[in-house]
Amino acid sequence: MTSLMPESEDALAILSGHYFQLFEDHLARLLDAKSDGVPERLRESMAYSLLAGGKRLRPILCLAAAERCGVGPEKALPMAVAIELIHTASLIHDDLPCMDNDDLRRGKPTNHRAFGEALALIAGDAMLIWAFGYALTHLPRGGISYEKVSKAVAILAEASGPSGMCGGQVLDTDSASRTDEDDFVYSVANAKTGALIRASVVSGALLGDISDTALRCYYDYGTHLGLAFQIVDDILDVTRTKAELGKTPHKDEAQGKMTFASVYGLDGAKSLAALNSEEACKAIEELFPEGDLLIDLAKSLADRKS
Ligand code: GRG
Repeated sequence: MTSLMPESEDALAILSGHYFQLFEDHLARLLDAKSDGVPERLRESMAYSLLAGGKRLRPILCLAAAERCGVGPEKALPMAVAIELIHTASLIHDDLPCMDNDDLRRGKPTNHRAFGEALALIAGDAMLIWAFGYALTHLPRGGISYEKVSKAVAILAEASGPSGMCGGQVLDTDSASRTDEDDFVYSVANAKTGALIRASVVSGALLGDISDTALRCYYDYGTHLGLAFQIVDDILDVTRTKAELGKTPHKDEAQGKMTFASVYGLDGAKSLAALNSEEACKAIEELFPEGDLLIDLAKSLADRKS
C-alpha cells in the first residue's frame, strides 16, 4: 500500500508513525468505499478535505491514550475517526467566506473553493453527524461496552459543542463577545482548540480501564497540550510562510484577533508554549516514569514547524 506519511521530517509523524499509518490507511479505505445513499459529490467533497494530509495529532493522541489504557489501536480507531471528522469539519467551516474566508488549507484550495460554498457547508454538517454515528455503532463492535462508549462519546460532544469548539469560535470571531479580561486569550484557546485536543486524549483513555487518578493525569496533560498547541499556532501564524503552513499566514493580525503573540509578544508566547509543554509532561510523568511517546509528543509539539 502506498505510504501516506508526509515527506517532510515531521517530528509528530516520526514519533507516532505506527498510529499515523494505521489511521491514514483506515480513513482512506473508509472514504474510498462508495456508500449506499451518499451522493457521489458529497463523498468527494468530504474525502477531498479528509485525505488532504493533516498532521492527525488528535487521532494519534486518542489511539495512544487508548492503548496505554489497555485498548488496542484497531479497536479504538472508530473514536479516532470520529475526532478527525469533527476536526476537519471545523476546518471546512472555519474557512468559509462567512468566517475566515480562506483560500488555502492543508496545502490545497479550501473545500468551498473546490466544491462551492453550499456543498462545503453540507459536507461539514454531514461529517459532524457521521462522526457521532460512526463512533456509536463501530466501537461496540470491537467489544467495548456501551457504558464506556457513551462516556467517551459524551466527552467528544461536550468538547465540540457550545462550551467547546463552537463556543471558542464565537469568542474568537464575534467582536461583541470579546472582553478585555487578562485571561480572554486563554478562554478562547481552551475552548476553540484545547477542548478537542483534551477530549482526544481523555476519550481514548475512557475506552479502557482507568482509575480516577490516572484519568486526572490524562485530563491535565490534554489541557496543557491543547494550550501549548494553540500558542504555537499563534506563533506560526506570524513567523511562517504559506508554503510551510499549507494555509494563509498573518491572518490573525489582519483580522485584529487577540492571540498569544499579540498579547505576550513572540518571546513571551514562546515561553508560554514551553511552559505548557512542560506542564503537560509533568502531568503524566508519574504514569510513565521511564518515558513515553505522549511525553515525547508534548516536547516535540512545543517547537513544531507547521
Ligand atoms: C463544526 C464543530 C464545528 C464547529 C464550528 C468553525 C468552528 C465552529 C470552529 C473552528 C475552530 C478552529 C478552526 C480551531 C482551530 C484549531 C486549530 C489550531 C486547527 C489547526 O489544527 P492542526 O494544525 O491542523 O492540527 P491539521 O490540518 O494538521 O489537522
